[in-house]
Amino acid sequence: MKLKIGITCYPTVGGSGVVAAELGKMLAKKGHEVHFITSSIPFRLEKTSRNIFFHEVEVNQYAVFRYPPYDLTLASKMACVAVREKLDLLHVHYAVPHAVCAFLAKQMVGDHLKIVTTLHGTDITVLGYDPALSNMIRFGIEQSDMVTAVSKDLVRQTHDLLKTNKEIVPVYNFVDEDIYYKQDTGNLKEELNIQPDEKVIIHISNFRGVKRVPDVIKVFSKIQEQMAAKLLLIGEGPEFPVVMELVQSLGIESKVMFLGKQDNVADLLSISDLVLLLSSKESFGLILLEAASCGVPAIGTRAGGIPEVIVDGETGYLSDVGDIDDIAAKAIKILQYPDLHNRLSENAVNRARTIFHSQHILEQYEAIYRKVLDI
Ligand code: GMT
Repeated sequence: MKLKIGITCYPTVGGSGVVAAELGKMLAKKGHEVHFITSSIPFRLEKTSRNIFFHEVEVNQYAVFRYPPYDLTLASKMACVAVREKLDLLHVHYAVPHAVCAFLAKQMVGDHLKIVTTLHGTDITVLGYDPALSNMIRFGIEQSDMVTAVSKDLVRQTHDLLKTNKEIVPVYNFVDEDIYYKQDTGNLKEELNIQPDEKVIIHISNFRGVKRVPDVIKVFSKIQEQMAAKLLLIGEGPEFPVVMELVQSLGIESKVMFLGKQDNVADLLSISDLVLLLSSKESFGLILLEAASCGVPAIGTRAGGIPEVIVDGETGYLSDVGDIDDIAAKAIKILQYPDLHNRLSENAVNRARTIFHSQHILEQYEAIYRKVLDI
């Protein structure tokens, strides 16, 4: 049965925005009608199909308001779109404020409008610790008809932290296999001034403190003492100045390339030999799956959902947060032994194409929609 689905996410926020947009595109491809209700067009929604609609949440600034009322405007827009377009359900990404807004919309529209909430991590692992917000997050979760989380670890953390008995179903993230595969990148390496014998290590993040980008630099500094190598840093964020300074103080400026925000990371991953994600908190780590899908082995930390994405010794390696020596030793091993590299790379692609296959994940979401709608 074809459904009418409203999707709300933070359109510009990293992985969660990407996953919400990709899910919308896949649902539309399967014939469902998808209505994005967001503050701007989600940044991966460029390939629109005729089943995808976009409803912009425009927040007016009135002199009486000290802060623009985004949450109320969103709730009102959700209710308005739900009635006009006869939506079956709202699938919201992030409990706060989106699940709470969806609850308000449901109160306005009626109980037939169902709410599916997907937790991505930051709302739990960061905001969940804020006593001013935790009751509100729990409320948003408990008022949802069904709740999913992007890893088993996030399910566990949500239960532990918010002390809720609400059933939360783990549904892993996925990538578009037509974009994320090992591409023929022509002379991209040459264009980036990377020598044929240089190993390429890549890190992609929003440079927040939890991503521990200085650890990436410290690890790379040890790698480049042993072999010719370049580090590609993709993204921008608050830790950027600290990272720049560290690179300078270690004297490795000529080997570290700051490429800023990039839309197309599949080609950069395709020239990479190793991806590093050394976060202290990470509910999933979408970049690890994007890398795996392109055949890039990974080293990640034993934090949050990372051990569900990297299988230690099979698709890459796991290390404890901050254990620079261990991470560097494992990285050097992967980069030095081509047989090991090939094995990890093949396993990574296989895992990305099975457990995390987009069609498999899409079916899980569709089953959840049917369950809440009782069809
Ligand atoms: O990591 C961030 O700062 C961005 C955030 C987001 O909303 O995209 O990422 C969270 O959701 C991603 C998609 O589900 C996950 O891959 C990230 O692991 C998660 N980030 C954290 O848990 C810190």
